[in-house]
Amino acid sequence: MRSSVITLALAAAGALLLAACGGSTSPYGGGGGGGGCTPTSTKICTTASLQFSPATLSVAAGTTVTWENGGGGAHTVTSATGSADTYDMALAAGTVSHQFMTAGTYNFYCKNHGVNGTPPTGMHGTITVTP
Ligand SMILES: [Cu+2]
Repeated sequence: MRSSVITLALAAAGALLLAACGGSTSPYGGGGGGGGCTPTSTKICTTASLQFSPATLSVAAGTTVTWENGGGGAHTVTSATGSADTYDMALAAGTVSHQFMTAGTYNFYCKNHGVNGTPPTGMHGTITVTP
């Protein structure tokens, strides 16, 4: 009986700690679902499970896409081999962005949690730019 009370108390404390660090700029924020970062039609979040969410995004040419650190520690947003646009942006916290001017398919990955390639693997994603 006593041990179950302690377990409940620990669970409650853990929930409070999770709630306290839900800020979008915290490298420890979020719990699988993206924490303080909510994806939009032009924004991709990183997650605590080391993924980009969503992993695929379709935008019109000329759109600026933003990536926000929603958890999982420090990331990068890096163009994969063969991508028509090249960029390599550190995303330890906050946001980074890139404007896609030309229609096409743009693979990107995180240098910390993914592997470059055609296509990349691990923590990666694809931007489809439509005319
Ligand atoms: Cu990463």
